[in-house]
Amino acid sequence: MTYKLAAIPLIALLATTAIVPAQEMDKMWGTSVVKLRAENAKRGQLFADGNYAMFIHWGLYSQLANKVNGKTYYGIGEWIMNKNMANIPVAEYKSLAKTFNPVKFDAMKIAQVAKDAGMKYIIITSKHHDGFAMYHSKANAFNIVDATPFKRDPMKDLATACRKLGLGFGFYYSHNQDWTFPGGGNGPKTDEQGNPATFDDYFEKKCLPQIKEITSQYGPIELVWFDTPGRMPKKYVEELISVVRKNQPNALISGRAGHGLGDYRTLGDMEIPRQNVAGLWESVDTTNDSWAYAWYDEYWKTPKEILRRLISCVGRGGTYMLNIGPRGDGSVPERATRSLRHAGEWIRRYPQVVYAADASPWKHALPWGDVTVKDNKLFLSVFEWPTSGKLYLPGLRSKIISAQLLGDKQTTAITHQQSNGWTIFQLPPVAPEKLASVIEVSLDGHPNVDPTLGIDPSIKTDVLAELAQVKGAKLAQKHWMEKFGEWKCVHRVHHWTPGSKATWEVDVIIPGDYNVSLTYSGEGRLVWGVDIKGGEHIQNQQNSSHNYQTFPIGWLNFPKPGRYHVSVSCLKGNTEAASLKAIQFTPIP
Ligand code: FHN
Repeated sequence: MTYKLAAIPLIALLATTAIVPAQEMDKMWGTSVVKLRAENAKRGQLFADGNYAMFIHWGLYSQLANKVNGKTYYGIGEWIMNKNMANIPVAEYKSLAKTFNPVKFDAMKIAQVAKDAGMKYIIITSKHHDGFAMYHSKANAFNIVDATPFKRDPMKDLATACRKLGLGFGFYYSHNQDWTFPGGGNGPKTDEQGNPATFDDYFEKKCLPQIKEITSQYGPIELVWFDTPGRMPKKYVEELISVVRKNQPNALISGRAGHGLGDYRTLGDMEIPRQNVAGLWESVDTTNDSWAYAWYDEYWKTPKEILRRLISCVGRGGTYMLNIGPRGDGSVPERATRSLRHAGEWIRRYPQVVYAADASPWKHALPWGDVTVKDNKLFLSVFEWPTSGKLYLPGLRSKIISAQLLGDKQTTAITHQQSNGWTIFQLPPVAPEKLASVIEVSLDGHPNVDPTLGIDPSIKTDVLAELAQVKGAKLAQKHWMEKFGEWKCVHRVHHWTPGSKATWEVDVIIPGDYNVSLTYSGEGRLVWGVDIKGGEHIQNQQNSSHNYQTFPIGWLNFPKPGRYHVSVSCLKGNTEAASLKAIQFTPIP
C-alpha cells in the first residue's frame, strides 16, 4: 500500500527557510503529548534518574563530512545526500560504502567519554534516513559488515563497552524515511527492475526485520529512538512497537515513533524549554551545530553552555540528550570531548544537582541561574555570580533550615535574610567555581514557592514573552532553520493590533529606575510603549531586523517594593510583522 505525504511534504518542510507552522512540526517530529502511563515511568527509570545521555549520529555520511566533489554544503551532515544538500543519486551514495573504513572507531573510548561526561546511556544511529545500517543486518546488505571494507559490527563493541562501564545503551532508527530502499519514506518509488515499490515493501522487507534485529542482537537495550514519523500510518507504528515490547519489554520508546504511541515526549530538535514541562520528556541537542560530523563545524558548546542547557532541562522537569558526531574514520572531534569531559568534572562534584533531581518550583530559570530540587533541598546553580555579594531569590515561602555554598574542597555556611518576600543570601565576592557555583538550601519541608517573576536588583532580568498574558496580539511558538536542519525556536508575541499588549506581573524588591530593553525582530522602525499599570509610561522608536536583537527603550521607575503589572505594546510601524521575544530590566547602579 502507499500513503500520501502531507500537503507540505516533510522534505519541502525541511527545505524551507521560512517559519514552519507548529502543527507541521508536530507531524514531522510526532511531538504531540504522549500519555504518561505508569509503566512508562517504570521503564524510564534510567531515563528519569539519569537525566543526561549521549546521542551519536554516525554513518556513511560522516565520511563525506559535508564536502562533495570539493564543494562544502552547510547544514546537518546526515542529510548530505538529500536534494536540499548535495543531491547525491542513490547508486552513487550507496557506492560510498566501498570506501567506508572507520578504523579509528574505538567503542571503549567513546563509552568512556560518555561516562566521564556524566552521561548515563548512549543512543546511536543504527540506521538513519540514508538507509545504511551501522550494524550487521541480515535483512539488508546495505550495512557496515556486508558492504564496507571494515567488515565489523561496531554496535556490538559499543553495546559491550556500555555494559562494561555501567551505561545504558539504545538505538536510533529512522522507521519512516529511507532514501535508498524502494518504497521507503522519501525513497525511490520503483525497485531495481523498475517496478513500482510501496511503503509496505519497504516495511516488510527492511524496516520490520531490522527492528527485530536491533532489538534481539545486542542484549538488553534501554531505548529505541524512532524519528520523523511524518504521516506514517498508525498500523505500522503499532507493529514496530509490539516488536520492541516483545523483544525488549523494559526498553523505552521515543515519542517520535508517532501517533502518541511512544513512552515519552521528545521536544523539537535543539529546543530547551523555558517553562516547566509536565510528564516524561527529553530535549535533544548537539555539541556543535550539525548532528553528523561536518568538517567546517567548529562552533562547539562550551562546558558552561553544556551545563546551563543540561540544568535548564532538569530544572524544567526533563532529560537532556547531547549529540556527538564521530568522523568517518570513527574518531571523535577532540573539542567535543574536551567540553563534555570538563562539564562532566563539574557534574562529578555536584551529582545531586542533576541526577534524579526534580524540576524547579519557580517553573522558569532565574536571572543568575537555575534551581533543581531533591526532597527538601534546593540546589541553586549560580552561573552569573553577583558582584554585589548578594544573591536574590524571589518568592520562597518555606522556612530555611540551613544554606551552604558547596565547593570542591570545602562547604561554607552562608547567611541569609528575608525582605518583602525575597530571600537574600550573603555571598563571598569571588565564586568558588568557574562554571557554576552551587548553593544548597535545606528547607523545613517540601519547597513552597510563589513563582511570580522577580526583577533582580543586582543583575539583568530577562523576562520572556511566553510568560506574558497577551491581549489583542498573538502568542505562538515559531520554528525556523538557521542553517539547513539547524532548528531554532522561540515563543513570541506578534500580529500586534491597536490596543494590544503583552503583560507580566513582576515583583520588585528594590525600588528605583531600571533600564528597559526589548528583544524583537521586525521590519523597519517600530515604536514600542512600556507601561506600569497605574504608573509610568515610556515609549521610543527603534529600528528592527529579521534577526532577534535587543534595543533599549528607556528608564522606568518602580516607586516602591511590591507587585506591578508591566505591559508592552507595539504602537507604530509594521506592527503585524513585529515579533517580541523578551523584555529586560537592568538595575541602574
Ligand atoms: O531528520 C533528523 C535529523 O537528521 C536528526 O537525526 C534529528 C535528531 O533529532 N532528527 C531528525 C529531524 O528532527
